[in-house]
Amino acid sequence: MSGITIALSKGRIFEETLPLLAAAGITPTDDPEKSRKLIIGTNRPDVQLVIVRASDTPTYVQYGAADMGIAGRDVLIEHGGAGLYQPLDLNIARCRVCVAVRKGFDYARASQPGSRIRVATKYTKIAREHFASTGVHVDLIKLYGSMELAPLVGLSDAIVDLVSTGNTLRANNLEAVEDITTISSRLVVNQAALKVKRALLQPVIDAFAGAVTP
Ligand code: PRT
Ligand code: MG
Repeated sequence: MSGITIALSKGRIFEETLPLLAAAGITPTDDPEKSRKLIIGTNRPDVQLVIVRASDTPTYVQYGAADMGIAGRDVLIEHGGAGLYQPLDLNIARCRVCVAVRKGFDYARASQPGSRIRVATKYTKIAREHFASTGVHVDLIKLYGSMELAPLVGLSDAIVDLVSTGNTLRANNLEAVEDITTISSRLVVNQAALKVKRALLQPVIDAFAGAVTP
């Protein structure tokens, strides 16, 4: 495409990106929650949106299938960031990455340096680096969702997961026992596209920068 392609996931990132797109003069012509279309047009003939899984956004941008995209820092850490220029923290879709356990589980005892615990998570890189830094030996169990279930059925002692309101933990009799890092979403741009299509991309980057709420 001679115009630009922006990769977004539906749900919170799409919704929180709408005001930023508006600031760049971009209005989508379909709602991804209602439409089954994966390629969505906009009011601008030179701008299209592609709807991808949140964890796939960096991959589409890395390979240039999308020129830019918006992805959580959680996803970017796990991806590694190769080939991506990350000019802006957009301060949207904020949350934190936590260690959580069943209420009443003696985490202080289980996490003493040198001890060994079983941790279920989608965020294996974040978890591995965290427990390496605290000196806890960890058996990581990779999951793709619903991490909250794992400690309840004895799959793991702990989980590493995103928490925003804490309602999901509370509803499942779990509690956060350690904060690992805070997360927000970032604009990612394909490095080659930025050179070739700078005339189209830079104004969008600048408009997003001007619309970020601190
Ligand atoms: O849903 P899907 O499996 O397709 O992918 P995803 O869950 O990675 O995508 P999506 O769209 O749900 O999240 C996209 C991005 O939003 C994530 O990569 C984060 O950067 C960011 N974000 C912000 C969150 C949350 N807040 C959040 N609370 N992503 C997920 N959650 C989940 C969390 O995993 C937990 O299950 O919501 C639940 C907890 O929420 P509270 O409010 O009950 O604490
Ligand atoms: Mg989700």
